[in-house]
Amino acid sequence: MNDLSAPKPVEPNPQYATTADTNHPAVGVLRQVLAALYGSNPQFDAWFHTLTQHLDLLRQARPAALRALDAARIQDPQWFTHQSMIGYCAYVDRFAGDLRGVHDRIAHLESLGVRYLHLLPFSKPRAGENDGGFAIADYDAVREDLGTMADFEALASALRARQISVCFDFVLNHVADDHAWARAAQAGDAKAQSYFYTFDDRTLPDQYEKTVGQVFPETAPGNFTWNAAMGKWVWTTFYPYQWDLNYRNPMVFAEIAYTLVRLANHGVEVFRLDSAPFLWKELGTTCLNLPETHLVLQALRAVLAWAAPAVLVKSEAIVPAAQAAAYLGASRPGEPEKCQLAYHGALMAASWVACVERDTSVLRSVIRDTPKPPVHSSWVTYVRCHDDIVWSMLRPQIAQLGGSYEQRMSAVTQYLCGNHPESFARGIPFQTSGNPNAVHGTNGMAASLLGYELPDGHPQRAFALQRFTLMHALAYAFGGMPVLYMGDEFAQTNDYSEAARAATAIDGRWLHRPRWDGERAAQAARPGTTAHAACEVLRRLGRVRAATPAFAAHANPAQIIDLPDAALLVFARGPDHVCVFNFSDQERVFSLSDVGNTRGRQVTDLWTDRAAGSTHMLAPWTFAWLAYTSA
Ligand code: OTU
Repeated sequence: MNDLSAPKPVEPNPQYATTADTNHPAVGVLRQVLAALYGSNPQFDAWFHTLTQHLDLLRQARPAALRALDAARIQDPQWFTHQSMIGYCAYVDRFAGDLRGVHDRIAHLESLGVRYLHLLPFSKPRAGENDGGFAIADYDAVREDLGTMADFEALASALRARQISVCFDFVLNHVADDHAWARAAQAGDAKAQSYFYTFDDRTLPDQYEKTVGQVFPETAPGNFTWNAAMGKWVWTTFYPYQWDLNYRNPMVFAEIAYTLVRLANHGVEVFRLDSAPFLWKELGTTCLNLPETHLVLQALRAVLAWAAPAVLVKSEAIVPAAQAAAYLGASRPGEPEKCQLAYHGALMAASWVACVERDTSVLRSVIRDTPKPPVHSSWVTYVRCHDDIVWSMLRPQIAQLGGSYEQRMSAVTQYLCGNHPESFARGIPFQTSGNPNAVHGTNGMAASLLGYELPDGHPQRAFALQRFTLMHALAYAFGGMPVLYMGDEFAQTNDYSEAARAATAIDGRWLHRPRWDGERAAQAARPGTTAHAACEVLRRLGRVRAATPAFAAHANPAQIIDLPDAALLVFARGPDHVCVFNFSDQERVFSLSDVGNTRGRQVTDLWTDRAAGSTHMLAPWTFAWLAYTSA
């Protein structure tokens, strides 16, 4: 059994005994952070020496074009917070067939103003079930049918030439059970076993289970899996074939750090750090967001700051706003930096609640609880992604507002799943084991959740485009980099194909992972079609945003303005910009002087490009981006 209280001994590797340039300040930071994690190990100094020697070799191997990028980014560390930054997220195969196919989609991305492309995992996955690529068999190989590392390098540089930064999904919490480390562990290699959390019997697992939650309670209950080959239990937070890495072992940290820099040298500009909150485990805790998890991220950030300084890290922490913010930058001056980017999942989830309830109180509370991102960092905002909408992120808000989380959220999720006579949504519950009152996650494409599946003539069908626009307008104006989800630009609905039906029987999230719909994409060029309307909305949102410096991620964070009308969400972005969103089926009128200073100023709605009078009317499910300028 692993000794969980002490780090494993380390083995310096004499192969890398060269002299490294270790005077860089980031190396000092790295040492400080790693000493906090592993310093009690008597071999720490030797281990750290080997680590930096090896990293230095990788640093020296960095291609010239990427070194040039490093230099440019060091000059402009705020580049990704610019109001023109818009992201797009896609599966390589579903979007474009393979890595080479992505080249043919660049013009489409440009037409949406996209400057950041998050490709879901395309590394060589486990054979068989692989959680949509999130079970990695080999970090250094590309899934065979998608191409090769050379194809990725060519794509990354073609994208860079068009000012699109590629984001690589780095699955660092776990590897697949057929990754070389897990295979060696199963063959009885004790060193390989120490890369994982293994247990001879249920004593410790049972104790951990008392405080650790469940991500897939229905399809992968529990957090431990019996492995007969090893004769041990192994920690598996997600599916049984995804083995959690043991970051208490400094060798694991070193391997992951090397992998990170190797991948960076292929042209990755941003790493999405998948499942970041789960990296460290401690008995008696939820094993989420632990201080040591943050130390691991600070160390990885320092590794990149030294070896590949152009490269950003983005935390995938689907946790409440306050906890998600802790992954950004440095919380205190002088503290080592964490990620430059973090998902604002709570904002996304709360915007769905507002849609259902026609009440923005949860959304307002999330925004109030959102700390200002530290300098040189930014939120990622979004409407939908490849995962379910995770509701637990809103627990603190519902608690603050009073009332039962289960009751309120079960009403919301029932509505989103069409179990309400007036519901416009066609989602499907995730991981609730058929219990209609259980609250976990909700699946569905944005379009299906917003009313696009309703028959023509249904009163709510007429509002689908407005709701689609409203939800995206919030993600575009809040303050962060908005990331679009492939298919949403064409208002693609749920995938009801035979193949999807089979896949959703195993994992419901395949409902909203459709293939690029060529027919819809062609329609998008024809005015009057659904796809064209959605695409045009996103293009225009992007253009207006890009022309409005107040909407940059680093500019004035959204400040809630409380109007008594619960259906209205109002926030200011600095002294001259106010965003108003009408989350209701009725038109709403408000006075401009109630939301901003109108004295001697003219007000224009940047979205409609019309001057506003002293009162402003918002049609159902519409919004205004108001700019106050001196008359
Ligand atoms: C991430 O997600 C990925 O985005 C999922 O696609 C993977 O299945 C998972 O990791 C394992 O690699 O908890 O904070 O509720 O939101 O699994 C990390 C479903 C996660 C996802 C959840 C998630």
